[in-house]
Amino acid sequence: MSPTLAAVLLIGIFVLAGLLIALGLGLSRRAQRLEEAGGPAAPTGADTADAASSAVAVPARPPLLRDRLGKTRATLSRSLGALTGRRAIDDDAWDSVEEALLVADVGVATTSRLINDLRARAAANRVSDPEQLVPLLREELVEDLAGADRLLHHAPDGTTVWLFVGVNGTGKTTTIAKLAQREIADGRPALLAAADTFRAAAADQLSHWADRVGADVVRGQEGADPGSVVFDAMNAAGGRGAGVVLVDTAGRMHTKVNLMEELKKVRRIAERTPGALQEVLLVIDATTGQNGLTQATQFADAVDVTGVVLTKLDGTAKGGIVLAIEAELDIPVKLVGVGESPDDLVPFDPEEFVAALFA
Ligand SMILES: Nc1nc2c(ncn2[C@@H]2O[C@H](COP(=O)(O)OP(=O)(O)OP(=O)(O)O)[C@@H](O)[C@H]2O)c(=O)[nH]1
Ligand SMILES: [Mg+2]
Repeated sequence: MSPTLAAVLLIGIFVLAGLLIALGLGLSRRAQRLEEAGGPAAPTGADTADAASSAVAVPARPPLLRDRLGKTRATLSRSLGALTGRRAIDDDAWDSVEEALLVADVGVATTSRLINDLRARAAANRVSDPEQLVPLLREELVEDLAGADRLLHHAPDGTTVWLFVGVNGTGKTTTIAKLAQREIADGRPALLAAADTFRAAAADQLSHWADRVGADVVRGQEGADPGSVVFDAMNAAGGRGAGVVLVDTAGRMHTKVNLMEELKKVRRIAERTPGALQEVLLVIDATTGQNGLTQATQFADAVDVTGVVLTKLDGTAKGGIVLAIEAELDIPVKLVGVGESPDDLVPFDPEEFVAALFA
């Protein structure tokens, strides 16, 4: 064999080997990405509920907050990034921390309290490097959120009722479907009460979800008294062996006095069975930011809210609202919604939440 031919062959072998290695690396990265994303993407969107198939959805692995809080994390890290390379903890450094919290919608009052606490913490730890403020802020936020009762409670015996309230479009119906799926997976039958009798389409939407997640549903006529639907659902619950009745109510502006009165009545009917009403969950859309605080105050006054479900955290940079809600209203955030599919509901865990903000 001529030396030229041998050289060409050798180069050919190297090129082929290089191609095979590159192909192998590409495939293993793709596999890793799929694994991190929890497998091939599930269908999403409210439309998927309408197109509900007869097959009951099987709960997948719950999503990781870290994967869904990208927008709030990016906002925080943009402002906190200004601390890098600074020589001292001066006014500009404190301004960067303050800006990070305000842009993430922590709110003015809670931000200024957190900054004061962080100043004290930095002094106590004799911190002089501005970058060290970031781990201290993480500690501060986790401590600020610690200690709340974030459980969803069940009646010790008999039927449990959870009532869902909130302004229009915040995600009440979707959250009910997500929770029903979770309860069923935990071995507790779920009965959905379509007490949103304002629009016929609302009961249809709930029925589609019920089919999809394998729950029962009780509905009334369009325009019927929502309280009567709750009454019927609670009566039916015993007979059908339902463990948890999840009551869907019509979205309403917190400023509409007559609608808030109607909600009080629904609550009173649920309370007729002593011990049944265990949770009144206010569903707040995180993308509305500080406006959520005003809503929460009004709903809390009307129906004595036991917890908040903060939805749409996946699509907003305003995740800091969690801190404002807890600090200013003293209502625990119990769950967060991070997408439109039945698996996209995560119990709120302060450590995981704060870690996701700084990951
Ligand atoms: N991205 C995202 N979308 C959500 C989430 N929760 C609900 N949605 C979407 O928000 C929209 C409204 O959800 P619904 O569950 O119908 O809201 P609702 O509060 O019942 O609305 P009304 O009954 O009209 O008051 C739908 O398109 C949902 O798919 C969430 O956590 N993340
Ligand atoms: Mg609804």
